[in-house]
Amino acid sequence: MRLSKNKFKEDLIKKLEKERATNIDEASELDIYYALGSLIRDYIAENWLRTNEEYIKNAKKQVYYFSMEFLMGKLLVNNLMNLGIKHICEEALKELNMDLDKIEELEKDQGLGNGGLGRLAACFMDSMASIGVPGHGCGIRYRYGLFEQRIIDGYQVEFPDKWLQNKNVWEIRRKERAVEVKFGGNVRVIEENGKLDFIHENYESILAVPYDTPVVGYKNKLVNTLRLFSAEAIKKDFDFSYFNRGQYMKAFEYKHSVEAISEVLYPNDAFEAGRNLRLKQEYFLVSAGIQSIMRTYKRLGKSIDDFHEYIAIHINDTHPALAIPELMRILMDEEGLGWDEAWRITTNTISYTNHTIMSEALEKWDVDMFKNLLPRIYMIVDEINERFCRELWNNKYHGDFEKICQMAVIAHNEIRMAHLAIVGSHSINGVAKLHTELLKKQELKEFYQYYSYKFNNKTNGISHRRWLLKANPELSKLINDTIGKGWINLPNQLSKLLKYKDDPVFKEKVHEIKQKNKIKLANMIREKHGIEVDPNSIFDIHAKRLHEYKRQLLNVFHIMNLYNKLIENPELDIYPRTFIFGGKAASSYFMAKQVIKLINTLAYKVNNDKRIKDKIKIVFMENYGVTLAEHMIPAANVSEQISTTTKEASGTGNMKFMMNGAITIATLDGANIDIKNAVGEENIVIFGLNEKEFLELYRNGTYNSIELCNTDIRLKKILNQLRGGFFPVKDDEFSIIYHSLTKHNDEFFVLKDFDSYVKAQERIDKLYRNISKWTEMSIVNIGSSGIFSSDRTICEYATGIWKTNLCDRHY
Ligand code: Z2T
Repeated sequence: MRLSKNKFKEDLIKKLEKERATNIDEASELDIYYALGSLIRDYIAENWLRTNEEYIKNAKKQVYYFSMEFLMGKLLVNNLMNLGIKHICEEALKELNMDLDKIEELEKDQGLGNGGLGRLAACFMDSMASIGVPGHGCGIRYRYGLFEQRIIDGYQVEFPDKWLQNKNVWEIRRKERAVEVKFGGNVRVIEENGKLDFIHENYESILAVPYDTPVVGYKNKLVNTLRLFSAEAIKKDFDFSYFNRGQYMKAFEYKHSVEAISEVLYPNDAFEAGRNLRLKQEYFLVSAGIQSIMRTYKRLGKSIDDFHEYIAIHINDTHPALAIPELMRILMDEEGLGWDEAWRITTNTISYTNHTIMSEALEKWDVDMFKNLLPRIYMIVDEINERFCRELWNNKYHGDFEKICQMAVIAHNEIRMAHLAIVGSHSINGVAKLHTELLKKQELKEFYQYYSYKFNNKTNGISHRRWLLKANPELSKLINDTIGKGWINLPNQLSKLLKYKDDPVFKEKVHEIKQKNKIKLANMIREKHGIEVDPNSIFDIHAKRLHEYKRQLLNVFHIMNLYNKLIENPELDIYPRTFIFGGKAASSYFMAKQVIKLINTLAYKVNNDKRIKDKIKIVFMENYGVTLAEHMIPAANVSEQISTTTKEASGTGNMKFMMNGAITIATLDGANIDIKNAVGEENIVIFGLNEKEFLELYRNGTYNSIELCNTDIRLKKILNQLRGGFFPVKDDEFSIIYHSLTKHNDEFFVLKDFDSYVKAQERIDKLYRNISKWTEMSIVNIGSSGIFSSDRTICEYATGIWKTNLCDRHY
C-alpha cells in the first residue's frame, strides 16, 4: 500500500489517543503495540472486504484448509511486510524513539500447533494469499496453545501458554455467524413414502463462535481468512435450564464443561491417544467449518449439485476426516439429496494429506465411544463402510475376506480414520518423494492397488517470506542488492545467486552476515542461559520436536564421544563447536523428556570442564517455537536432520536451515533426499543406512544392538557412562535410555548409524576449516532453496488437486 511516513505517524498518534487514551510521550511499549496492531488491522480491513466481495462476485472456487493446528507465530511484522509498509513503520517509530524489534517482542506467538504439521498449515496460508489462491484456514481457537517449556534442574516442565491473556489484536469475533454443533442423543428413523428420514434428538448443542484473522498476501491487496472456532454454551441452555432452576453453581459447571472443547491443544506430535475430548474437538471443527461453508455457498445462489465446482476442502492429516460423513449428513439430511448424489459431491470436494507412516499416529476410534458421541455420523460411517466392502467384494476381491477386512473402514470394533479419508476423498498425497513412495509400496499398498489414480506427491515447502525475508533481514538485503527483489514473488529466482558462488566479494558478505547472526544468537544465549559461546565456533543446531525417531540421542552420543576423546587427549585438533538444541517433548513422553535431561546434564558437565578448553559447548534453548526458530535458524552453520530413515515423512526445518545457508548433515530420509537432489551430493553431508538397507535389516531381524556395542569400544564406554557415576544424577536416571538401546534392541538404529555419523561429523569438521569452500557450499544451498518455497507447493496443490485458479507463475 502507498503510505507516507508522516501520514503513518499521524495515524499512529490518533490511535494512541483514541484506543489507549495516551499520547506519544506517555505511551508505553505495550500502548504502541496495541495502537500499531489496531492501525494495521484498519489498513488491512478494506482489502479484506474487497477480497471477499470479489470472491463472491466472481464465484471463484474457494479452498478451505481444515486443520486441528495452525502454528502462525507472530503476525505483526509479517503483516507490515506483506502490506509493504515495514520500512515506513520502522522509520516512523525510530523518529518517535521506538524500536520495532522491541515492540514485536511484546506480541505473543500464536502457537496453536505442535510442530511440522501445524507450521505447514501456517506457511500454506501465507502462500495461498500471496500467489492468489482463494484459500482459507479453518481450525480451533484453543484458549491455550502448545505449553510453554521451562527447564528446571535440567528437566522439562510444562506451563500453560496464556496467549489470549492480553487482547488478540488480529481477530474479529463474529458471534452473529455462530453455528450449533450437536453431540450425543439418539437418531429416530422414520419412513415416509418409501423415503427414510433421520431425526437426531436428545442431543446437546454447543455453539461454535468464529473468530476471523486476516491473512495478508504479499503486496497484492489480497486478504484471505483464517477462521478459528471457539466453543461456547448456548445462552438459552445456560440461562434457563440452570439459573432458572436456582442452580447457580451448576450453571457454571455446565458452562465450563462446554468450553472444555476449545480449551487446550493436545500436545502430541504424531501420536494419538484416542481420547473422547479429542474426538469432540475433531467433530466440533469439522461440523462448524462445513456449516459455515454451507452458509457462504448458499449466498452464491448456485445449485447444490455443483458444490464441488465452487468448494474444495482439504484435510490436514486425518484429524478433520469427519468432514466426509459431516458433509454427507448435511447434503442428505438437510439438503435432501440421495446417497449417491451426496457421495459424488463429497468425494469430489474432499482431498487428504497423509503426514506420517508411523503406526502410533494412526487415528482409530473405539466404535462404542464414537457411536455414543456422534450417533448420526456413526450411521453414515457405517454405511460408507458397508458400501465400500461390498464394492471390493463385487469388483475385485470376491471371497477374499482377509483382504476386505484389511481395507475396511470399520473392523475389530474400531473406526480407521485413514481408510475413511481415502475412501471418501478424490486425492491422497504424501509430503516428500520417499514418503509418497512408501505410502504406495507399503503402508497403503492395498489402497494404491485399488485407487492408484487418487495417489500423488506434494513435497512440502516453507514460506520463504517468513523464513528468509523476515527471519534473516541482512541476508535478504544482500540478495536484493545482488539479484533484485524478484525472488520474493518468484523464489526460484534465488538460483540467480548460484553464479556468485565463486565471487569473493559476495562470499565475504555472506560469511559476514552469518557471523553477525551468530553473534546475535550468542548474545541471546548469554542473556537467557548465562552460557558464553564463541561465535567463531561452528554453530551446529538440532531444533525440532523431541522424538526417538528424530534421534537427538545420536547427536548426544557423538558429543559424548568427542568429549571422551578430548579428555583422553586435550590437544586433540578439533574445530571448536557449539552444539545447540531446541525442542519440546510431549508431556507424557517419558523417554523424550529423559533425553532433554540427558542433554542438559551433559551440557553442565562439558561446559564446566576446564580440561577441554571450551572446544565444545552445549546449549539447550528453552521453549523452542516459531519465534525462537526465527532467531536460531539464521545463525546455523550445520543443520542436524538425522532421523532414522523412512520415519520422517518430510521434515520442514531442513528446508528453513538450507535456505539460510546452513549445511545439512542428513540421513536419506524425507525431504532430505529432495534437498540432496537439489543441491547435489557435494553440498550436503549424507550418512547412515539408506531406505533399502534399513528395511532389509529391519525385516529379517538380524540387527543385534548389544553385539554392536560390545564390538565398538566407543559405544561401550558411552553406554556405561549412562549408568552411573559419570553424571551427577541418580544411578538409574537414564536407565530408560540405556534399556531402549540394549534390552529393546535399539529400535531407531542409533547405535547402528553411530560410526557413520561420527565420520560424517569429521567431514564437517574438515570442510569448515576451508571457510571459502564452506561459504561456496552455503551459497549453493541458498541458491537451490527456491523449490522448497511453499509457493511452489501451493501451486502444485492448486493445479493438481484443488483445480482452482490456475497458477501462471513458474516454480
Ligand atoms: C506432525 O507434525 C507431523 C506428522 C503427523 O502425523 C502429525 C504431526 Cl503433529 C500425523 C509432521 C511430520 O512428522 C513431518 O515429517 C512433516 O514434515 C510435517 O508433519 C509436515 O508434513
